[in-house]
Amino acid sequence: MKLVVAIVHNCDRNAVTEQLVNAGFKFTIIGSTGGFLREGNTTFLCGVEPHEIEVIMSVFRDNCSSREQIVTVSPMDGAGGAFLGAPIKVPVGGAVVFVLPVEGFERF
Ligand code: 2BA
Repeated sequence: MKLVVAIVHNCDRNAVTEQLVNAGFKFTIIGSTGGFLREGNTTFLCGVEPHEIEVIMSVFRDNCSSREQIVTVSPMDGAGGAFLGAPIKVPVGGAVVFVLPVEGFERF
């Protein structure tokens, strides 16, 4: 078994949820916060069989779009005073997906 950990933009949360349910996946949704933008995003935890990896990847690929967000950097962010107050564009997502090996799985 593999554990898929996927961080997605909140805008894509409902579409991803619907598609995962339709495809028969079992999963947990966690409200999370991006460390850089410090805005809410959504983390999906999905236990899947290895042969299901490509299907679940296609759900994230097809339903999570990349966006650009404007962020104003302050010296407290550690980016240097030269950019004080200067808005910069950062690309966000579509989805950031990790696939982890699972040593054990039980349901009691
Ligand atoms: P945030 O940490 O809020 O990051 C939002 C976007 O800001 C990132 O998009 C990236 O384009 C940019 N960014 C992040 N850290 C940066 C830095 N130190 N300097 C300059 N730009 C930076 P994504 O890469 O698509 O990431 C979207 C969200 O996925 C992240 O939100 C974070 O919650 C999560 N994430 C991304 N990479 C991760 C990783 N290696 N480990 C854990 N979570 C990760």
